[in-house]
Amino acid sequence: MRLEKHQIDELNLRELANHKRRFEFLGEGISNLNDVLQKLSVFNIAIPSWALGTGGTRFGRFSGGGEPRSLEEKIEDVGIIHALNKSSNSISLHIPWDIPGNAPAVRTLAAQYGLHFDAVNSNTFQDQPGQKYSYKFGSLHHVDKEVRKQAIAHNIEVIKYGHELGSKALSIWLSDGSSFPGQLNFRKAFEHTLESLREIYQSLPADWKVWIEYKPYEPNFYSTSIADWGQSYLLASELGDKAGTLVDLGHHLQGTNIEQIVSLLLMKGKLAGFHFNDSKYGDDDLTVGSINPYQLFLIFAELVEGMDTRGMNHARDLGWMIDASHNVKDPIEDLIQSVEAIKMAYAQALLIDRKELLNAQENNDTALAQEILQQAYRTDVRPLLAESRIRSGGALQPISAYRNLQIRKSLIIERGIESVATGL
Ligand code: RM4
Ligand code: MN
Ligand code: MN
Repeated sequence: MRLEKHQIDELNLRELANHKRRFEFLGEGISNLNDVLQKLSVFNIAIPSWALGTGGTRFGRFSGGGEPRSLEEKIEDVGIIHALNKSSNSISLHIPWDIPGNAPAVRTLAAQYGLHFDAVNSNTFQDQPGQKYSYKFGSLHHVDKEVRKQAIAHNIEVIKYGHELGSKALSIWLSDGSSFPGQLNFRKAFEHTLESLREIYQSLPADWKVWIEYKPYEPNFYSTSIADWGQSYLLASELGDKAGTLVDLGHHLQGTNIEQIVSLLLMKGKLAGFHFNDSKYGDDDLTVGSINPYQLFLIFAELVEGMDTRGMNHARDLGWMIDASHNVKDPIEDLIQSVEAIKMAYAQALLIDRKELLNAQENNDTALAQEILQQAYRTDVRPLLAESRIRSGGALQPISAYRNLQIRKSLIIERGIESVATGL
């Protein structure tokens, strides 16, 4: 199904007067208003193809109905999200969950919805039917060269798919690790991982990047072969300029200061991008901003400062992507909420009075520094996001538009109540 612009415009009209009032009131107090609106209008966050169906846990999975049954239907869903929020103009594929059978046709279909392809993700954490060697004991770090070769070949194949689709980055997350002390020689595991990554790196097209994700535990519970940002950074540094570290917000032990990690990676030019989600305990993959929106804001505060210092383009120079899973919510609504939360944090970070903050820092005025940050954080920036959306042709209120237009109902009629999407 495809949303027509007039459907959205009609809904917007009902709320327009209210919105204008709120926007004008807020706008009066913002000195860099036009700059903020411009930056918001070009800031997009990629949608992962694996998050368009209902996720689950190892205890069960409860489908919500109307899930996309194919890559084409996933593209359709991202098209719906983008039509509503005008902030999700790309899709990130996980191979082999979503193999583009006919790449040119898939690319054309996506373009019809105003979408392109973001990073492609490889998967050597599951065995696929007919696969020669098992990844039970890892992939790129494996003790057996044959297994490593198979995993390398898979990554090279993923690059090939991505190349056909116009992607520009390969994103690698390994579940490689060990579950018990003594199981693994850490040094050899690291060396094998690096050696395997080198081969993959050599297959990257000239204008491609490779993003190396880290995660402290799960599915292995004693060690992970790329466990934290230091290990990812070490690999990325050994590999070269095309390699960087990918930060998945759920991949940190509790209490980790993620904003500090982000700041230092940016300083070294090694921050590749993000997998956004939120978490209470571990890799919970919850809706972005649902648990700790302040942390998200603090991350964006560092991002904006660091990117401006390096003269980077906010919208283009890092990978912005959601990596979430939805157990009890409609995935489309959840993704809309996530994108909204990211853009709110971004907008708030753009409101920070940088000069004043720098002054406060230089004078060790701790209380004032906190006031300046929280002044921005406590600003209700939703009217800014809404304004930027309507200027781009999106919905003033994407979730209520989605509900008003009864989109899930149409998708269930089209795809059935028991359709199941590939993915998590
Ligand atoms: C992992 C990691 C990866 C994602 C898989 C599905 O925990 O976050 O990025 O591809 O989950
Ligand atoms: Mn991730
Ligand atoms: Mn994860």
